[in-house]
Amino acid sequence: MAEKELNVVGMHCPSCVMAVELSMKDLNGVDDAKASLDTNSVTVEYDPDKITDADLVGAVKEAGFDVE
Ligand code: 9UX
Repeated sequence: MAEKELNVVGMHCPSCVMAVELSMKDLNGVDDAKASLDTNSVTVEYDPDKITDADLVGAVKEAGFDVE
């Protein structure tokens, strides 16, 4: 299992945090996701054999946020 922190642009309230976390958790290969308004980031635990970094970034963008 690998862990990665993505910087997320556009989270402004707890619902945003939930939306980002759920967008990650819905993915096959993601074990856990924790987003934070304090750090504007989401930390993802995932299986690199099942999912790529690009997939993670794509899911955040699909949820309506940007990743830098
Ligand atoms: Mo909160 Mo986020 O009212 O896009 S859901 S700002």
